[in-house]
Amino acid sequence: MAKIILITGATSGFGKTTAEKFAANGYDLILNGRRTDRLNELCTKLETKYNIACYPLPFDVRDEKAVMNSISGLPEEWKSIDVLFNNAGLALGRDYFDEADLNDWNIMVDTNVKGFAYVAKAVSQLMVKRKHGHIINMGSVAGKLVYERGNMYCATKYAVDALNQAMRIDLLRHNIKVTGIHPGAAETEFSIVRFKGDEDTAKKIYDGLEPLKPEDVADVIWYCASLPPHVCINDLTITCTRQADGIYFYRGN
Ligand code: NDP
Ligand code: 8X3
Repeated sequence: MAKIILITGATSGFGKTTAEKFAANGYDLILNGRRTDRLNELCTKLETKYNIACYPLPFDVRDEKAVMNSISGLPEEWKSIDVLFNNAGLALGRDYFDEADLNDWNIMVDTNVKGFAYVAKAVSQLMVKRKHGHIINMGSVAGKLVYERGNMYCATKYAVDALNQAMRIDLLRHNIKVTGIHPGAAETEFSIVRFKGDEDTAKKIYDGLEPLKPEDVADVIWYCASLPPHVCINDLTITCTRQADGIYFYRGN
């Protein structure tokens, strides 16, 4: 039987390229996001191209009941999830602490912390039953070092880092691997979302850099997931060559 990966945030960016990477390696896919049309299109494309099975599972990770019911209600044959890529998330705004929009803060906390934890909890319950599984959590360099005007986004990624450690400790007795991936700047839809559709400002983030591509991150995730059963990468930070951490970049010639 083929292995199964569940990916949240598969309609774009890291989630989408990781879906393709795992499909190319023979995995069956359960793909989540809110944009159902994109999920259905991607499923059809990957099923045809790689001769795998794909199950679209649209829900909003902020909706506790939808998360729990969607995952516990999966057909039996789809419940044997080998890998969870817990990736859905976003930044909203790049404002000073005193000027930031409270609604942006609420959405980031609800998505990146609470929604993230709901998904991991629901999937871990299935993995515990089989004493097998690998949870790969999407953190960020923003969860390793706070940068100016990063305030609540950084706080949510610090929380991801803490929950990643917590899962590893608490799931140890169930033989479940837990890996935190912490990328730096990568060109996805992330900055367009952060700057609320302002594409010019979004592009400036990458000035003078060759940023990570979502395919680079998918390769790293595949590497982590394809190691032998007794080997677990706990924590991995990945940046483009011109970025040292969440603050230091080299944008010269
Ligand atoms: P994208 O904007 O390209 O993708 C984000 C994905 O998350 C989309 O598929 C989106 O799907 C999904 N998503 C957002 N909110 C929800 C929700 N409430 N419920 C379900 N799905 C949701 O950005 P990235 O691929 O870059 O981002 C993926 C993750 O990587 C995020 O956690 C981000 O914080 C993190 N990250 C990004 C970096 C970067 O520079 N790009 C660097 C470090 C970390 P839909 O809108 O269809 O729901
Ligand atoms: C995304 C990377 O540096 O924009 O998490 O926070 S950064």
